[in-house]
Amino acid sequence: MALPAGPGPLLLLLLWAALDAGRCLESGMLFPRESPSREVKELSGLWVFRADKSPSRNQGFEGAWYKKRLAETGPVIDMPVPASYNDITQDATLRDFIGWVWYEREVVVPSRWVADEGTRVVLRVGSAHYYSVVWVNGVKVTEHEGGHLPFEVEIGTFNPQGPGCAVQDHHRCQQHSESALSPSRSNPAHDRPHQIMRKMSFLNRYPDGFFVQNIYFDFFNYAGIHRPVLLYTTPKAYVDDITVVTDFSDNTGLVNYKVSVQGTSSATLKVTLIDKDGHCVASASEPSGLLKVVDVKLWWPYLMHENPGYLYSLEVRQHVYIQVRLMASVEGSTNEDVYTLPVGIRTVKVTSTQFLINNKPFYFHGVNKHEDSDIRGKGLDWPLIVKDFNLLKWMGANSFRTSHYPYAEEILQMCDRHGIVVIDECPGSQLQFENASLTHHLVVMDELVRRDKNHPSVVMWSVANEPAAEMPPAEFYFKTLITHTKALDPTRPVTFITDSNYARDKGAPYVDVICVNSYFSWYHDPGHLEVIPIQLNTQFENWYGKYKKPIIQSEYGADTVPGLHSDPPVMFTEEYQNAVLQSYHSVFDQKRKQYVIGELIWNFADFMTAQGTFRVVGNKKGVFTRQRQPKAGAFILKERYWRLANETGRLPPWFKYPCSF
Ligand code: BDP
Repeated sequence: MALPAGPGPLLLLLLWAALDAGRCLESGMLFPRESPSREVKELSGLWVFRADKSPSRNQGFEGAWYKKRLAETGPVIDMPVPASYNDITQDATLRDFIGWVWYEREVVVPSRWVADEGTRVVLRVGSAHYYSVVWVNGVKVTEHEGGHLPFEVEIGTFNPQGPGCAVQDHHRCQQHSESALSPSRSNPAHDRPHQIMRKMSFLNRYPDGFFVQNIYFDFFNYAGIHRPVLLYTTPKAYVDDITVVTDFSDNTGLVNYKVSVQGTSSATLKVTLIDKDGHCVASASEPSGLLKVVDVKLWWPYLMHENPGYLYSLEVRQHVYIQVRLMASVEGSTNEDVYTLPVGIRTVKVTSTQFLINNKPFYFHGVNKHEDSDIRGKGLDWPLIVKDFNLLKWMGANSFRTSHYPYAEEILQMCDRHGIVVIDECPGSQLQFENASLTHHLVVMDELVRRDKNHPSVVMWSVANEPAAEMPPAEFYFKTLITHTKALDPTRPVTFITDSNYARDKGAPYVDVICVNSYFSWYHDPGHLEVIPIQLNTQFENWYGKYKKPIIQSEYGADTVPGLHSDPPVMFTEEYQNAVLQSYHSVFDQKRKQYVIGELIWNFADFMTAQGTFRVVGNKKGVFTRQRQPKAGAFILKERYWRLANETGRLPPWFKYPCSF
């Protein structure tokens, strides 16, 4: 690659070196898209389902259920995909089930996919929580550990019987541990949902075989196939991965790209950048290079520009000339693969007091969310996604953090198009930072960066939420994890979310932005609203004073039962939530002129948790209910966020007042 002039492209050269060096995953994870050379078949809908409720939870493996139709092994039920299985039936034992569940789906595969030797057929699972094993026609094709991120496998060669191939997806939702008789937090892998405690029935306290799962995070551990399962095709020689890094200089946009191809060593490429009107604005024919865009339209966040979320399309066409020997003659044909990637051109930088997007100060006024709703749990649901985006835009939110795990790619695509800025969080909430989990944590970061590196909306990586950092390896763990993430992607800042001075001191030296959660007048000094100004001010001064890095208030809030009122305010009433928000806001207003660069309410909406004495049918810190109706706090935020947006002075007049969405 020729060395282009200017600082941006030089940075990129380093990125690719770093990508090559730092990356352990062998293939790309491009989102499956239809194109003239690719077909997609979605397997959403009703699947056949059976939970293995045997005492050992192992009957399915022992009886080789994958060798027959699931209905032949015992009683089965209908199960929608995508959805968590927990809230679909009236059965409390399925809601709280720990162990293996089996999903099965019979698929009619188009005969041309089977007949055409030049076609690859790939099975892709958007997310299945927590551990998955997949068989096709009784043959095991892959396994994957961890929810929230996709995995895929080429299945063409496992399809000898042609059309009518049966796909069984069998996944276990949680780690089953035979030996865990006593509590211990030595989880062998990152995000492995903790440990099963088998409780003895001595003293007549527990029934025979009783066991529970201990989790340390504050959301219901929904399980099942949470995101779409797809079959898609590519030619045998195909575009496997694309990496883009963007920059601009004056009016010229710079798109550094790298394409990797599999299945051939002799492909010719045509790379074309196309604007929204369908005009080609730049092109190239090398596997990596720099595209220059005259009069560039930058990607801007929502409320920072009258035309936010501008996306170009990067079309990659790959041709291979194939020779086929037919009896005495030799014939040739062209194999073409086409993949189109949406590209937003923007930059992100951090100074000691500011977060800059396209060199302009960006203040995060947004929310923390969960993938969570009635009945479908964590299952991807388009009506819910669109409703949530309408609510975000209604309240003037310009950003959210994917607390506490990566959200569906479909959601990030909405963020790209609407200009909603994202802090992308790795699964890993309330983890014990021990060496035992580090290896898997690094792999999960690899998977996350591989999946989300090209989204313009993703402006920062969060490697963990509120890790327990008391153990000696914590500092080594932080350093390794953050250094690894920066090597994977030197173009985005990295943070972790903390609520303790101890964890901050172990991790803050390595991060670009400090993110702090605090619940003054709630978990600390409950009921005493008057402590908020002094405690919040002290928090900010101490943390900035020590590290001189910009700070985001990454969580604050109060549980609020909708319709509960009290004046003067009492905890759990709508008035109390309002008062907490307003007290925090007055401190933010002083500090945002200095080094506070954002505020993210906990939480956008009420969400389900495990049952416990601290939770009344879930966590109620939402400013919307779980059904997405506003509490009084939503109107406080709406007033504030629109005021903050209008202060930037960059909005056109018609944006000055909240529009209806
Ligand atoms: C924070 C956690 C979040 C919890 C929240 C709360 O990061 O997961 O839901 O507390 O207790 O510390 O509401």
